[in-house]
Amino acid sequence: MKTENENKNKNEENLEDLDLNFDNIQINRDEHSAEVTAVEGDYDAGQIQILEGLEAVRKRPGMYIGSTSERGLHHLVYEVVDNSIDEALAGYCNQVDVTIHADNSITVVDNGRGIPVDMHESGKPAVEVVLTVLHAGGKFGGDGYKVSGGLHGVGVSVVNALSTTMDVEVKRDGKVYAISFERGVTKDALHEIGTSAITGTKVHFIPDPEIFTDTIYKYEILKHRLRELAFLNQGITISLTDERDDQSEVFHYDGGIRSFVEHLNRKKEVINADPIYFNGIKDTTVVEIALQYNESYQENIYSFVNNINTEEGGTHLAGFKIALTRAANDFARKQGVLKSNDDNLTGEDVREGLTCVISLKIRDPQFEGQTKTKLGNSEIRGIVDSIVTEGLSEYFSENPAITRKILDKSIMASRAREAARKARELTRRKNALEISSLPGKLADCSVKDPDQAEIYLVEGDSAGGSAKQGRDRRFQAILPLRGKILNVEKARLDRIFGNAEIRTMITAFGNGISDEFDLSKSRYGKIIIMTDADVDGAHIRTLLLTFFYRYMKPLIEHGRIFIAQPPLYLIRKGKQHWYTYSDDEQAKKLDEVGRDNINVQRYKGLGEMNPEQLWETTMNPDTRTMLRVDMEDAEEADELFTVLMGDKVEPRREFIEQNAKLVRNLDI
Ligand code: 0RA
Repeated sequence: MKTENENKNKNEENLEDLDLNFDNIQINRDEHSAEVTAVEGDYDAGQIQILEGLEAVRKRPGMYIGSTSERGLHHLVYEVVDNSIDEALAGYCNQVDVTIHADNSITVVDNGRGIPVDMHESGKPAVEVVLTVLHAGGKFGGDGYKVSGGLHGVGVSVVNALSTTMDVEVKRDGKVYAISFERGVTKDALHEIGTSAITGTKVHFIPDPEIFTDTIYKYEILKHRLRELAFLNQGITISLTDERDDQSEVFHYDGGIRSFVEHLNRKKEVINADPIYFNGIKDTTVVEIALQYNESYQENIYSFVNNINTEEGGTHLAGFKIALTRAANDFARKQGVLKSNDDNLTGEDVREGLTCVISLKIRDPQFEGQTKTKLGNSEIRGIVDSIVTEGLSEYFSENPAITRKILDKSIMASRAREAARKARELTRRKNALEISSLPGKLADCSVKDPDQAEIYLVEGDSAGGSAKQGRDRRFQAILPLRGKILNVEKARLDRIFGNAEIRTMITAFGNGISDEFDLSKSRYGKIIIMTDADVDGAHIRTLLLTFFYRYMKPLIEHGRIFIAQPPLYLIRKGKQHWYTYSDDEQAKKLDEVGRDNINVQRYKGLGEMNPEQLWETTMNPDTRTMLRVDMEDAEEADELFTVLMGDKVEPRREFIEQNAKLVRNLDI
């Protein structure tokens, strides 16, 4: 940014050149170069600098706001709001109102001090400088805690440059001032339009369709960030109004980040009803932490520095983690929850089920990392460590009962971790031992070529018996599954590996699981789920699919999982018989066959079919129909599984009823 400093000096030397003549200035629009040619007469270096700056922004908008798609479009709003939040951080603003207008333009109103309007040394009102010069905002604002200095933190002038129109009103010193711009160029110089007893700033802008691929604002996206800002800045009121469909919400949280963790845990069963909260100030660094454990096994830590989400973590997060692990172990030893020869709890153990928000306000944040969201300031690690250590040990000693619950959970996590390690080793060893270690219940096939071999997972022992007798033992293996398998979404690894049916499947398939999954080790090319055509059958099928999805995803990705389609009805008439596979098909067939002298059998389960019938209807490759489980969009599927296999019962029921959505018809 060398050029910027040079230009600043030029700017100062040309204080007298207030008379601007745009016609005299040519901007070289070629690549990067911002060469300027003065054509006769006076020109104002400050003005040139502004145009150069705006040109650069319009030429390479991505460099300033990250992207010109949806993200960048919404970023414009954040850039303006961040300035209002900075006013709030400085103690002068507690209300920000954001409106999406019918034409997808945006208005942001705040009750801060108002952008200064006094004459700047360049001869222009400060507000015009703030809105037309890159990074000018800081020059006027002093050095408080700034959101607007962070991440992109490019300043409102960038929003101005990327808007077809920007209109700004400032209430300050008892007056109301207005100024307006087109694509960053001043159109109406600052002028008074009235009087006002209050202060504040109103910014209206229309994103430039020449710049943005998409100029439609999404309410939900703005809502997410504005609500987050309201959580992070206790007491501030932020409203969002959408004039396109008349929706409006107000975000205001007296609880601050305590409310934030409650919000994050709103669908979870919590362990400590009131979030643990503490804060501290060291020199100019303000640290706030809220945490609340829930019954899940997930760890959810969000860290922010000056309201910027530090997704890559950094020294503040490291300080927190070290202190939490140490404080938990210290207290567990002191209380005798951990005995002298017990191992220490690991960081992962003590963070199981933890939802936490860490929020820091820092004078001079250093952002590092791939996405510049990793806090680098080394002094922060120790500051956060000591604040957390003090805060937690105080909480632990004042709330021994809740602390005991948290520690019990951590200890369970450590036991589960140990058990999972042992179980993992066990399944690994079993794989290595080949046929001799194959589970006893498995009736294996004789071919060893996985391209030919298939395995039927059959619900129940009696259907398993029929399948064993009815199969073609050359290439069809049968594995009867007893009862319901575990819901893996809700279980820790140790229980998953501890489950006999799951261990059996892992051993039989030969692939291993998770990170160690190896498709080339498949013992069967097709894995066929054969369950009853009722709700229980669908449930078992769902549980199996969840397990495969979570731990053997490549099987689904490579189309190796199938669902057998047993018939629902058998119609007999004289020596003839027909099987039908749905109620529709059954009705059709009965029109066709005629209802006289017929005998109809409805199959309630696979067990009602004899081995020959099972072969003929469901297992014979020449006559059977199967559905291939096909996850075209793994991400969508992941979401589906998370929602549906999670704690809520109702959506799960719906899923089971509509299970066919996951599978696509395939005739084999
Ligand atoms: C520069 C300096 C000061 C405030 C602002 C800019 C400011 C910018 C925006 C943008 C939207 N709302 C805003 N509010 C304030 C400091 C003002 C002072 O020292 O009085």
